[in-house]
Amino acid sequence: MLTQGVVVKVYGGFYYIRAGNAVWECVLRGRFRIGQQRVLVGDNVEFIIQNERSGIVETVFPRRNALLRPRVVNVEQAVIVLATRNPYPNPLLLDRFLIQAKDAGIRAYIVFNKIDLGTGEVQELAAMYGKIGYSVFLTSAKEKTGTDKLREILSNGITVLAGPSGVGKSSLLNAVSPGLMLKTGAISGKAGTGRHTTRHVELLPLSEGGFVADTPGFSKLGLPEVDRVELAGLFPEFEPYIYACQFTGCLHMQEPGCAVKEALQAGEISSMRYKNYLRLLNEIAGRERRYLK
Ligand SMILES: Nc1nc2c(ncn2[C@@H]2O[C@H](COP(=O)(O)OP(=O)(O)OP(=O)(O)O)[C@@H](O)[C@H]2O)c(=O)[nH]1
Ligand SMILES: [Zn+2]
Repeated sequence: MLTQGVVVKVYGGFYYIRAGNAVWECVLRGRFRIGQQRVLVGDNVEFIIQNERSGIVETVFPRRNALLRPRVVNVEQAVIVLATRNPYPNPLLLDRFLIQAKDAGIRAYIVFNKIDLGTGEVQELAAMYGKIGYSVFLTSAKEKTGTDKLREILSNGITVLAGPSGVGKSSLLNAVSPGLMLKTGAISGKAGTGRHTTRHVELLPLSEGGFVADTPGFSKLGLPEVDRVELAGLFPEFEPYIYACQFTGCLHMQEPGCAVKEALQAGEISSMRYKNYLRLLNEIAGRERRYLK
């Protein structure tokens, strides 16, 4: 009999497949090993149950998307977590995560956690990101405020959770799904025993349904493989202007007749986001120069 399931871990030549409340250690039917198709975490598959522990993968269903870092497919959404303080939010890092999600075609949500420590500076950031179309949530994992909404979002499909160390990602997951019992605490206290000592991605099932990819998330220094001209398209609030620029291939720096710069001067585009755009543009330019050498 064929059973449908989701690949939650790939390790040591085995594919761990969850169906309902159980996980089977599976191998692939021979033909998968010959062809190009690799089976990845997040794949929806059909498998034959051999006994209560093991099975054989028979079918891999088509994927809707694929992330490279972390290596997860069929991602429903990315949730990017920052803290109001301890550590203070880093908007450049946030923008890096947001453009990686946008490039992969994955919807991104922004969470500012630790609002019990105050919301001062974060209010303005939250309003700005809200205005350009992102859904922003203010939470306190400690006081369990705002976590119901998060639970609702996470219950839907596979979520990649990203964000710097110490912002409260594990604490939020524990608040959303207490059964997970993830380790939290001071960064040093977790060293060596933390969740992220391994490079293997694993999907954690949440009590209300849905999976979270337990991984360091998008690379903190990562940039999508786009060229300089494409970068502006990953900033959704730039999008309405980029086609109005005088020059095709405008990089929105010093070119005459640049509609993006005009929108910036008119206050339609946040100067912080524009500054981050220039920083990332510079990085991409550096990468392109390296390729040419
Ligand atoms: N005041 C306050 N502290 C929090 C909150 N959420 C988490 N913390 C604390 O922040 C610290 C880091 O929390 P973690 O959940 O381990 O953070 P993390 O993002 O999973 O960290 P990494 O595993 O290193 O990526 C811990 O000491 C938590 O108790 C919150 O809402 N309010
Ligand atoms: Zn321009």
